[in-house]
Amino acid sequence: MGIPQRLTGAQIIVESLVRHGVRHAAGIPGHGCWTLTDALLDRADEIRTIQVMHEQSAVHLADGFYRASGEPMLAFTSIGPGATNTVMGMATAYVDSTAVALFTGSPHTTMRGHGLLQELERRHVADNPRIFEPVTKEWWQPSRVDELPFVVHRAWNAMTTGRPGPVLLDVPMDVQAEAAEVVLPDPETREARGRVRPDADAVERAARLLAGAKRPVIVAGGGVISAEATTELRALAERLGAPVVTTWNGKGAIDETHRLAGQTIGDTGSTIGNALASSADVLLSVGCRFVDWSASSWRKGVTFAIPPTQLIQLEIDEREIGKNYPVAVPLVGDARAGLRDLLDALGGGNPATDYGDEIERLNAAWDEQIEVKSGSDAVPMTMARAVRDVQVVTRPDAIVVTGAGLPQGMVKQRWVTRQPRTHITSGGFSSMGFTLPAAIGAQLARPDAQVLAVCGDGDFLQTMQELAAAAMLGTPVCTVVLDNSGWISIKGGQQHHFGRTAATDFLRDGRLYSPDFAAIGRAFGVHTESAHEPADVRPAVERALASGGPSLVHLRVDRDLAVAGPDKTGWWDVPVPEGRPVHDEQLAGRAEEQHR
Ligand SMILES: Cc1ncc(C[n+]2csc(CCOP(=O)(O)OP(=O)(O)O)c2C)c(N)n1
Repeated sequence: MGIPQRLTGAQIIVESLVRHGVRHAAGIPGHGCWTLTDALLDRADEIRTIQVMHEQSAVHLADGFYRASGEPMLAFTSIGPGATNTVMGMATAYVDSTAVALFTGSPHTTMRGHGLLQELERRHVADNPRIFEPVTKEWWQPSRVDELPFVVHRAWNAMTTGRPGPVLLDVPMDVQAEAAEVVLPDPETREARGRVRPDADAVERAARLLAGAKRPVIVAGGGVISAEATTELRALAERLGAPVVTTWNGKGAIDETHRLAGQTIGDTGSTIGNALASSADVLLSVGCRFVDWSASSWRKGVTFAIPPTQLIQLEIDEREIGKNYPVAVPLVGDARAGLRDLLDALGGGNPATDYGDEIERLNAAWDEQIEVKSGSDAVPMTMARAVRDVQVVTRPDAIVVTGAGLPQGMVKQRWVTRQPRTHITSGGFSSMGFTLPAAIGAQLARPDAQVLAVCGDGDFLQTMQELAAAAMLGTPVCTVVLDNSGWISIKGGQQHHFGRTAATDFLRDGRLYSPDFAAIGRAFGVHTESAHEPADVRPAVERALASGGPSLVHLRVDRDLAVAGPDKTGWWDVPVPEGRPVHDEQLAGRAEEQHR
């Protein structure tokens, strides 16, 4: 047993965070969390308090920190508007299964329901947390200060075990301020150590199926990366001679220059990924959900054909098993433990596959295809060329962060990811505004890494105020704004599906409009570069990275829909009214979808 201490509620939280190894807390103070920020001041040697300019960014920052390091940190807000500002950040973290601890201030327990400043109370007293119900793994609203040691270790357990997810601590102001004699638990005695192993019989069956497969393919999702299972994944791929294809969040599960890398899958995936995954005889999926975007809206034969492909699904969350495709062998368990078990069950031996040089040929054809846009010297430059040239001057372990729109798909399709946790994207929620704050979080987690926030003008304009956070922190994040004067991914979809476009160009007096991004960078006091021709991109990014501080590189890119975005390689089903160009094609494709 530890020694009893007299601590306020906020001190209990802060001391517990220190014990859990938390080193950063990001947010905006207000009267709803005064006691917390005051308690953080006493432990400033252990936990650095970081100011952001919008609470959504605090959560994205913590999310980016977790994705880059596997370690959670704290996001905090005051009561009311500060708290509700975080909902989208929490949704992003929840959909992508990342661990974020959010603290929000809540009305005094003695005044709940009386209409306190910034209280939501017309349907239920102190009702803020119910807004968060669909976007948190678990939430607490303690009523007594002596509950808090328990609440914090429960929150840590919920957030980091099994399928990770964000948690909410909504702490009444009086509970933060009151003191009690408490014993803080040693986290070691409360954390769920160890990894869940799949059923041994199922592992044997899966291994037999894989050993006899002629065209095995491994689909790696974000679960491979969060479970730190990339070494085992590569070993299994090599043992089987099986190519590895990746989802959005799975990018980084295998070095994309490895001979067995089958690249990305889905609508803006690669031709190689879709060709391999759709022609597999046995598919092993690891930590992936088979969402529409990576499964081409489940249209048979585009990304997957299950059946006849037999699916072995290794997944920590049993709820995901069999959700989108029938399963030949379910493996409920941790990705690393499950892959190790499969390796053991397979034993030594050589691959029995008959791929020959097929993977090499598919890769070569894909390289040739993407070269058309990525190698273009045209001015205005293609976004593909810009992304390639940004990467050329970065180190192989540089972290790239994306949020939404064409840059997100372009980076998925064309950035060559070499290591886990170096491709960070809001894959499941595709959140505009994620990129810059998440990149600041990633940079805090990996101070020595080059971190590039690659965003569209629309994405950047949602959270560009965080250049102030980067400037104050001195984090050397390099923000690359790919400026095409509009929400051009949406425009492209409108043109394709509807034959005309609406409300997607940025116009002023009928002429294309972009704010002066270089002036914005300078106004925030960060190193700023502008480049509008392909030849100028590399030197601009080099100078920005060499500046040693936060920087902004403004790149003007082509908005012609024929070349603006990533190549369409799969299928995506969005409802289109009768009479529109692709209506009949949509109906025909829909008839082949398998989501029942
Ligand atoms: C918060 C949010 N609002 C709306 C959307 C829908 N949406 C997806 S991409 C996109 C446009 C992105 O524009 P930009 O960042 O400029 O990139 P572009 O596609 O123009 O290159 C929009 C509006 C979204 N994903 N997130």
